[in-house]
Amino acid sequence: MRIAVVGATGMVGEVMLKVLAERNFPVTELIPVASERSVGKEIEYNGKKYKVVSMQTAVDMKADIALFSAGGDTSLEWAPKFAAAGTTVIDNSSAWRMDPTKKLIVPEINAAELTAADKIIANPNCSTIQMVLVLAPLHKKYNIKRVIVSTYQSITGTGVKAVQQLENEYAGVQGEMAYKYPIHRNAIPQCDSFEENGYTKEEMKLVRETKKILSDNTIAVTATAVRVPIVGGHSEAVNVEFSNDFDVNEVRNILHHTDGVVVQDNNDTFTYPMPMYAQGKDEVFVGRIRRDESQENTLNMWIVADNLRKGAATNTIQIAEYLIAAKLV
Ligand code: A2P
Ligand code: 11C
Repeated sequence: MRIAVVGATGMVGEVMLKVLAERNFPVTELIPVASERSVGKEIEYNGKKYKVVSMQTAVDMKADIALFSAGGDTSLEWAPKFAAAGTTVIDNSSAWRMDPTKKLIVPEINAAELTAADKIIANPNCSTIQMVLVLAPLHKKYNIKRVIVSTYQSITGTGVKAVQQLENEYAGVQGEMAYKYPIHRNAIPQCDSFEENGYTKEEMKLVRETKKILSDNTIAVTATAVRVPIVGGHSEAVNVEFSNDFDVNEVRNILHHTDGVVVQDNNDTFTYPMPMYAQGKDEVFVGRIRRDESQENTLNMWIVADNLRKGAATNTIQIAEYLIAAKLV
């Protein structure tokens, strides 16, 4: 497969290169792509050096698959050009996710929706992916009525600039700010910009993308998304109300048998997921599984994943692996 990585110099792009190599993805030619300012720059893949090319050069090279992580505007402009050249685009940005003509895919849940006609495929938002992977099997079994989610999101979700801001604050150095406020010793209740309804875009992604991925518009979701000075992954406190009652041990057992999910849940041994330990891993970790005693048929959970891995690079590459296995590219 001839693979273009668009945004190869960015935070997610770098992890994509790492994950492609780790999984022995069948790359016959790697085409790293970034903005004009990075053209000619060398990046490393599997021990070899490659030169970054421009977007137009990459379109003309007609790769089989392009993995995009270069922001929404870049994707809106360029994904259709790659697609017109015959390249299948898997896009990490929010540009196409809610477009009714595009599929929004978490492979373990809905890869079977994909066909060879899908030339631009959307990868969901990181905080959505880790939540729906856990919710999907529970929805099937108990039918979800409503989800209340509060997030504790890693600064790596904002990109290189945010990591730099935290490092500058640790070192007591003045520098460019990725956020409106200091993030060291802080929690900022704003991820992404605000929408007219008073929620942030990040919060509304959790609402809208969950319904689309689970193919169920009746699921009510409400979210509060918070940025915390953490690099390893996003954490989420998730409260789920079902139509049907459940047994907590059965819930654990269902999740234990869910692909891509690891249950870490033992109070006696103080076992629960934490971003420090999720970092660098491809799985979604779930723990603190307990009944909400304030309301019928309601469950509380704590879900953690590396937002750059399953939340972004790994999920994108799993979609590409599915396309190859199903002979859709
Ligand atoms: P560049 O390094 O040339 O700016 P992050 O979100 O971690 O900051 O990374 C963003 C990625 O998207 C980088 O690889 C960046 O390339 C790339 N990028 C940003 N703007 C464009 C653009 N207009 N065209 C192509 N790539 C872009
Ligand atoms: C964050 N979820 O952590 C974001 C990053 O829609 O793909 C990715 C934004 C997106 O802020």
